[in-house]
Formats: sequence, structure tokens, C-alpha cells
Amino acid sequence: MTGKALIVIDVQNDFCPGGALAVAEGDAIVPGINAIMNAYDVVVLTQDWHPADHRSFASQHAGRTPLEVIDMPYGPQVLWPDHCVQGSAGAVFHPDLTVDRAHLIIRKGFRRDIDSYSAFFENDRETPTGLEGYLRTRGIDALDMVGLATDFCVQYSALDAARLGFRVRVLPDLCRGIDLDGSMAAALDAMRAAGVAYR
Ligand code: VGL
Ligand code: ZN
Repeated sequence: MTGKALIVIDVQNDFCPGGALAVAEGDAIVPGINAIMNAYDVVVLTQDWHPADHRSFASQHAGRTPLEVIDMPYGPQVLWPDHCVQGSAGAVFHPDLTVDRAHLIIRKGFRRDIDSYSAFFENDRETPTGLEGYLRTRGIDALDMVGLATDFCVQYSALDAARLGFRVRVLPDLCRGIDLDGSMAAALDAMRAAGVAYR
């Protein structure tokens, strides 16, 4: 069996204009995502879902401000403004996103001491979220990825999926990026090098 899944990354209020970690035009992708959902065998939504004291928040590190980078046991970590706190309005999906079509909503970043950009693994690149097993047991071998942010959660998800052997395509028109210190260009290079289609 060969099926195709749409993976919708973190289309949540906090990543849209007015949110705590707003991505420019983050909300502009919502109608286009809704419009293509019916073309897939499986639709998965991811939801960034942090405890209020998550260690990726600058507020949890004395003297640090958002967008500084610190060393964590699993590697460098960008410190973010508090965002997508479990149960908060900012963690809710954008109100116009069609959530009823989703078969699975996978939450990530819920462990205090480790961030999770990717839908497949936490930022140690080895603790699984379970999504790989779900997709394989649903007969999925090809993934289209859309959502926020291109250069963080979309990129990490795409790279992990390619490494796991899925056929991966990122749809640029249905993603928006943060672009921190050249992270957008670096993400596109890394995805191309990993065999991720970007079109
Ligand atoms: C994301 C930064 C922190 C994302 C999530 O969805 O790209 N970025 N948490
Ligand atoms: Zn986050």
C-alpha cells in the first residue's frame, strides 16, 4: 500500500500575527492548507504544546532574552518568548484552520527539559514522538509538509522524515519562516541536500 499524508505543522495562534512568537503572514497560509486537505489519505496536525516552565523559554533562564542561543545537554537551543503554553489561547489552532479533517493531532514539546521542533523526534534527534509508527501502520510513504515555521519546525520535520525514508515535499507557498540570522537560507540548503523537494 502506498499512501500520501499531509503534515500540517504548528498552525497555532501564537505563530500567527498577534501571537507570542508571530511569524510574518503566518495566517496567510490557512485558506490554502484547507483547500488541499481533501487530496490526502491521511491528514496530521502538529501542535506545539509546552508546559509554562519549559526550558526553551528565555523567561526560565536568569539574565537571558529571547533569540539568544544557549547550550543544552542535547545541543544549542534558541531561547524563545513564552509560547504555545498548554491550555492557553495561543496554543489553540488558528480559528480558520479546518481541524475536523485531521485524523491525528500530535503534540510535541511537552517535556520541560527538551524542545521538540520536529514532528518525529525531540531535539536530541532520538526520542520519538510516535508519528513514524503511525504513518507506517497507516501505509503512508509520501509526505507533503506545510505550516510554521519553515526554518524551524517544518525544516526539522522534513529532515527527519527524509532520514526515515519517506518521500518528502515541502510546499513553500503554504509555509512561512522566522528567518533568524540566515536560518531561512540554511534551511533551504539543508532540505535540498537531504533530498527534500521544495516546490
Ligand atoms: C517553533 C520555535 C519554537 C515552530 C516552535 O513551530 O517552528 N519554533 N517552537
Ligand atoms: Zn515551541
